[in-house]
Amino acid sequence: ASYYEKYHSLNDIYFWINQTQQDNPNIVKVILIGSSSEKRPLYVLKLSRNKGPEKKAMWIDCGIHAREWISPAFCLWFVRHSLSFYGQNQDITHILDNLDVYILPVMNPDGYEYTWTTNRMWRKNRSVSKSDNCIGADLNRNFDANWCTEGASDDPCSEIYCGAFPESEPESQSVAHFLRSHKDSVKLYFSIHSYSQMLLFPYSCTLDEAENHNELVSLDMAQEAAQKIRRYYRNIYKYGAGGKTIYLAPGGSDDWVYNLGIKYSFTFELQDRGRYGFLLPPSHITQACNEALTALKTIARKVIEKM
Ligand code: 0X9
Ligand code: ZN
Repeated sequence: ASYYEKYHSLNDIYFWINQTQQDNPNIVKVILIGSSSEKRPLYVLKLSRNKGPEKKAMWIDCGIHAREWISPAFCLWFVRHSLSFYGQNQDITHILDNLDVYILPVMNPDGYEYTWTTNRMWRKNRSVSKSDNCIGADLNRNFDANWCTEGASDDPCSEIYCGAFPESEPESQSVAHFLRSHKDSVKLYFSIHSYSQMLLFPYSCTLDEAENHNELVSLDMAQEAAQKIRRYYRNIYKYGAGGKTIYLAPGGSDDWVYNLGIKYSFTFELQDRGRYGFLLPPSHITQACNEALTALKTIARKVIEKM
């Protein structure tokens, strides 16, 4: 199996980030956007095909939840695909000709490291709250979108603990800060999770429909993406607004980004549907990543058309 068909430790991923930049100095920039609560760096890769005026951009983050190992694997997969197939594959060429791409391979490095060393099923970050002996907040409940209402918990021991206040966690704060300062250029947002095979869009923090709901579901976007996965990979993905498709879950990055004005905002839940769950074997990485790549490309193409 190649490097990209395996899971990698956090140190390996840091090494890979550095190596990828050094091997592709004209295309790849590494941006330090902040650090985790245990002071690990949060690096974003910026892929930019040509200089000249700033282009519009797309953002992809992976590894919000520590145990969802297929997610960082997808971010690495996407970067490899972009660097290897630009000029050969039509879809990725079209994307990189029209958009700069920001990729955050591991939003929750402390939690990810912890799943490698201590507890494979850890979800949250590793921040220490003052009052309690429980550790960690759920970074996908810590953004400022109906923060800590139904679907999140104010109990620090809960798996869906929302944190002390919106953006209380350095990881979510760093991402929010970066996106706030790039909100005019970033047109398209993806957050990669597992598992359950779903293509979700706002809202998850309320059952209300997003203002462009019909555009997001339509044949153009989520629906077409799911159909392509079905056609090419014979695998079923559900799609829809998060709140109605899975559950109410406030404080998520996708809803916050949407309210910031980035109207094409998606959360992908990759393979599988529960057989292996978070423990998806490495032999499934190729198909899981190709499915997500197909969906991402389908949606990106539509957004570029509308720009
Ligand atoms: O609950 C979540 O944060 C995500 N599911 S997961 O099993 N990966 O934890 C779904 C996120 C959907 N979007 C929002 N809740 N905003
Ligand atoms: Zn998740």
